[in-house]
Amino acid sequence: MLNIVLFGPPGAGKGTQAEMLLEKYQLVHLSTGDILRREIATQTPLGLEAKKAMDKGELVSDQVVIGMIEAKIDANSKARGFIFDGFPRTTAQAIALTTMLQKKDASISAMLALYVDDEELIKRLLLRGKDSGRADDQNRAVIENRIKVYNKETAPVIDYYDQLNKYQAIDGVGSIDEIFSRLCTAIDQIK
Ligand code: B4P
Repeated sequence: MLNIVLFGPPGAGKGTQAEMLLEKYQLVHLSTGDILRREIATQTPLGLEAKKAMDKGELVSDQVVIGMIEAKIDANSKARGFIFDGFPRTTAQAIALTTMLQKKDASISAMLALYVDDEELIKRLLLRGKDSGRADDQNRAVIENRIKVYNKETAPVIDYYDQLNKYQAIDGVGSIDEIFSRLCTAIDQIK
């Protein structure tokens, strides 16, 4: 199995690149952000709870997102592999993911971390906010809080994968095609 964690701050290009990678490598795309937004759109109890955190730029609870991902992995038992986009976002989520994959005799092949400076992140997200309708992309203070939460709660996940020798830094500034090519080069080396 080829299991990739696509990592980076909000607006780094995870969702954008995941869409292209899943086609090239025939992987199943698991985006916790997309799953949560679907829950919000259909107004499930989980979605209504998650919306409160997401609108403020905070993380949804580990328990909720870990349960969601486990259900999706189980539902795709024949997958050739997964692209985890926006998950894990805390070290507790990373440890839970290792356990889930171990049950399937699998593991993370690589954690590819996209690096983009804060001003570029804010610019991209405000631009998307103009037509995406996403509440968390429309307010500079909320975007800045998402970056702060990333630095405090999510960035330590890098150490977890670094200790497992799975971490690789990727320059996330440039054209979408240039970044895609950098990611493919990294993946082709680990296959
Ligand atoms: P996500 O949906 O994961 O959203 P994101 O971090 O904003 O990144 P996304 O993948 O959507 O954007 P991308 O970089 O592709 O999370 C949203 C919220 O959900 C979180 O704040 C949190 O509340 C909650 N959540 C999700 N997962 C969670 C978890 N595991 N635990 C707890 N809470 C969780 O793209 C951004 C924009 O940049 C796009 O408009 C794109 O077109 C543009 N762009 C991309 N590449 C570019 C490039 N090279 N140049 C210029 N623009 C580019």
